[in-house]
Order: sequence, then C-alpha cells, then structure tokens
Amino acid sequence: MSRLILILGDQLTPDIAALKEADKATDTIVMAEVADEATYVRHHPKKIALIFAAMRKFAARLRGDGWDVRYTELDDTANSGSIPGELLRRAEETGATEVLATEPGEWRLIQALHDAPLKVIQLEDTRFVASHKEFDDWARGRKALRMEYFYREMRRKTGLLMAGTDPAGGKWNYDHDNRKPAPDSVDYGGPMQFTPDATTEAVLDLVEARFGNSFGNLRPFHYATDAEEARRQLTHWIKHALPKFGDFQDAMLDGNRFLYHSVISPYIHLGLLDPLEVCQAAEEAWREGAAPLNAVEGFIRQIIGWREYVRGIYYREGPGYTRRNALNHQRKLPDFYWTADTDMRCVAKTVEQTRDEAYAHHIQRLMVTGNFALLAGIDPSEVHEWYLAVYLDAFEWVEAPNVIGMSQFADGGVIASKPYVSSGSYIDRMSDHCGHCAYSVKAKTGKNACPFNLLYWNFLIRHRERFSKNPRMGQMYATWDRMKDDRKETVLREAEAFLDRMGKGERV
Ligand code: FAD
Ligand code: DLZ
Ligand code: SF4
Repeated sequence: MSRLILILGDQLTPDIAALKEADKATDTIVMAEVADEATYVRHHPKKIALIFAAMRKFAARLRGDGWDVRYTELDDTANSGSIPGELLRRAEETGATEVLATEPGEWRLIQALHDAPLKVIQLEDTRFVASHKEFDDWARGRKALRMEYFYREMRRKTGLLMAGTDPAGGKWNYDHDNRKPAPDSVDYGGPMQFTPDATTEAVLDLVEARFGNSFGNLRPFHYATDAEEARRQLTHWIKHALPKFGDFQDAMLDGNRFLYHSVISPYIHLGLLDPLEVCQAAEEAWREGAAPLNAVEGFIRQIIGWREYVRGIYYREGPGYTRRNALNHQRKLPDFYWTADTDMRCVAKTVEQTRDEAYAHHIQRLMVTGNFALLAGIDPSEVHEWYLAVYLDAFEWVEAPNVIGMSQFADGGVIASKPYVSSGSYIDRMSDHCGHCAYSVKAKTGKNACPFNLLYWNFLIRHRERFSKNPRMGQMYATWDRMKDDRKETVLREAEAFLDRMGKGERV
C-alpha cells in the first residue's frame, strides 16, 4: 500500500516520527509551501524565508537519501493553498489512500488534518524529552504546576548535570548566581552570519514579492537554514558566549541586541538541532571546565525545563487556551508595536530590533513589550497574535503559553504564580535604556513620569481584589496603602490620561 508522509515546515528532522515509520520503496513524502500557513498571521518575512529555505534544503537532502519527495513551492500554479489540499492533490497523483503525519504544533492544524477528506494518522512528535502522557502523569493531581519540579524530573530522566541521583554541584537551580545587571561591554559579537546560498536567495526573492509589505525587514538575512549551519552557530555560541550566558541572561543594552543569548530556538523548533544534543554540548563545556555551572545549568533549564514545560501546558490546556482572558483586558494593541513610534525608549528599541531581526531575547519579550501590554490592559488575544507573527521562533505550542500564560496572566495563573509586572525601576536596573529615554524613570508622577511607573499602580489597583491576597504581592499593596491620598489620586489620574492619549493614537 502506498502512503503519503507529511513533513511540515517545523518538522525538518531526519528521524521525525512519520519518517521513521515510512518505507522508502513505496511511500511518497509531501512537503508544501502554502498560503494558509504563510498567512494565518502576518508572519515576519524573515520567519517565512527561514522556514521555506530550510524546507527546500531538507527536501533536497531527503531526495539525496533516495526518497520520492513531492515538494510544492508557493508559486506553483497547481498549489491548492493548504496542507489538506496538497495532501489530497498528491493522493490523487500517487493513488495513496493514507497519510502518515507527525502531530503538528498547533491545534488549528491538528484539527485541519483530522477533518481532511482522507485518512490521516497523526503520530506523537517524539522530538521532546517528555511525552504527552509523561507530562499529564506529572501534572495530574497537583494543585500548582510549577516548572521547577517538572524540571527536576527532566534532569533525572535525561541524566543531564546529575551526579548519581543528586544534582551536579549539590543544587538543582543556580539562578541566584545569574541575573546580573547589564555589563559595560559585551565580548561576544552575536550569532554567526551565514551568507545566503542560491536556494535561500530564491526564497528571499519570493518572500519579498509576496510578503514584502508585512511588518519586518527581510534583508539582510543571515540566519542558518540547514542543520550543518545551525550546528556551527551552536558550537560558536558555546565557545564564545555560554560562559557568560547565566550572568547576563536578564540584561538589556541599548546598543547590543543579542548579548550572550544563543539565538537557537528557531533551529530547535524547526528540527535542525536536537534539544538533547544541544544540552549535552553545553554540559560537555562545563565538564571540560570551559563554562561555569551557573551558566550551563541556567541554559539547560531553559530547554529541558521551560521548553518542555510550556509544551506540556499547551497540549494539556486544549484548543481554547489562546482565547483566555482572565483579567478581562480589552484595550487594542497600540500601533507602536508595529511602528516603534513611541517615546518609551525600551519599547522602541525592542520593536525596532524585532522589526530588523525577528528576534528579541526573553527579558525584552517579558519585561518590556509583555510587561507594557499587561500593565496597559491590552486584549491578550491581540498580544498573542503579535508575538505569533513577529518572532522567528514563534510556533503556537511554545508562543501561546509564554504569552497567554507567563506574560499576560490571561490563563488565570496556570503558569505564573503572580503577574510579571514591574515599574520602570526594573528596566532601569537591568538595562541602560532609561538614560536615553524622553521619560524619567525616577519621576513617579508629572509630565515626564515613566509610563511604566504610572501604569504599574494603575494595574495593581484595577486588580486589587484578585491579587491583594497573593502572598508574593502583599508588600506592593502595603506600599500603595502607605501613600498619601492626594499622591494616589495623581498617579491614577495621570495613568488614565496616558491610556486615554494612547487609545486616541497620540504619540506617547
Ligand atoms: P536563550 O536565551 O539563549 O535560551 C536558550 C533556549 O532556551 C532557547 O533557545 C529556547 O529554546 C529555550 N527557552 C528559553 N526560555 C524559554 C521559554 N520561556 N519557553 C520555551 N523555551 C525557552 N520562545 C520561543 O521559542 N517561541 C516563542 O514564540 C516565544 N515567545 C515568547 C513570548 C514571551 C512573551 C516570552 C516572555 C517568552 C517567549 N519565548 C518564546 C521564550 C524565550 O523568550 C525564547 O525562547 C528565547 O528568547 C529564544 O532566544 P534564544 O534562542 O537566544 O534563547
Ligand atoms: C510557519 C509556517 C509557514 C510560514 N509556512 C509553512 C508552509 O508553507 N508549509 C508548512 O508545512 N509549514 C509552514 N509553517 C509551519 C506550520 O505553520 C507549523 O507546522 C504549524 O504552525 C504547527 O507548528
Ligand atoms: Fe522605559 Fe521608562 Fe526607562 Fe523610558 S524611563 S526606557 S519608558 S523604563
């Protein structure tokens, strides 16, 4: 019996579940660049280019290995525009009656495959440390699903940074040694820059013609587009940046976009790098004395801890997760998320960088654009769409828990035990943005007051009923209660006036 083997744009792994089950002699691989996937949000052009270039190179590799690959380019005249449509077309072409797929990373596509007018078997994606069942077994019966405990299970399961049954160095978590403020200078030049080859250049031309008007600069394009290049970036980063990754993980600098971050998340998600291989390479650097434990543990925690944990939450919480809005936030996403046209230096810098690179690091996403959206009461589904569109590594299974859960508290506390909100003082401590800003971070009220300072109190007071009993937030409410009444009134009035100006589209 001949079957179709579906490989999606983020399933570019030679031993992905569907391929493992396939038979080279009788089965046909289907890969397709389709309008549905390229437009379900207005993806950053760099993201589309990365995916298409990596897909084309992976298809060539599979052909080289002897597979029959039916690849549809976006501009092919017969292109039906959707994944189910392409499966149907290829089934008619080959006489195949069944499709083997690896479960997609988004409910929308899982459902579309389920509803397709031919038989599609969806196999679990085995590129993760924890299976759905393992995560659910861990989660069942727990009152709170805290990442730290799940992470310890993953350390035990993988044996990463373990000394027998104990954690290496005696502690599970070295975060206490991390999170230093921004350094004066950075002795790492950022990720490797790869010159686009003919395949990538052809994709860049296509993307420019079709998606050139979307938010984001397509060129220059220097990201890795195959497994070999991605591995070179990993090796480069381990050698030159991993040792300081932990120390400056949360820092931000006005003149440096990458600091010591790895910029490998898109490569792992696409399947160009294996998450365990990445962690083992980092562990080896520690065992050889080339990187300190706080850096290596911090990095491994992000991958076998956070990455696995958010995936578990996404599948466990089900298809309605992206529509949650526990705080009933209704404001529209301000235009400056697309234009960078704001006097708030930290926000402008993050949006500019996002436009240019399709990349911002974790603290920019969480404590600048995420924090502002939460403080300002932006509708979380609009925030979710923005994040899903603008980042190279944004696939719903990983993006939604980070945005809806961690950043916007829209899931009501499934992921975060308290909302990630802060006034300008946090940004001032961790970055040098405030020194370049039109607003004053020291000013709590008045014309120049940092909007984060005003909105911080506005947020806490709006949600007093929900959060004042949270043991981790009591101190903040006590500080508010000690303030003089006329000061409280000024803060709240100025915060409302700011939101009003922003809502009218005035420059803020
Ligand atoms: P590094 O800082 O070098 O970290 C190493 C690796 O750890 C990353 O490559 C990534 O694989 C993993 N990692 C770190 N933090 C997380 C996390 N919270 N969840 C999952 N994996 C993590 N990550 C995405 O991959 N896709 C997203 O769409 C995404 N959206 C986010 C939205 C918000 C609001 C926030 C706060 C975080 C988001 N993250 C997302 C998590 C994190 O910001 C990125 O994984 C990280 O910035 C990727 O850059 P890097 O490879 O340089 O990471
Ligand atoms: C993100 C994306 C884009 C832009 N284009 C395609 C495509 O044309 N063909 C394809 O197979 N996959 C694409 N993808 C990735 C899918 O959207 C991704 O598999 C789902 O969002 C699930 O993670
Ligand atoms: Fe951002 Fe406020 Fe600092 Fe300006 S003063 S950079 S708005 S935190």
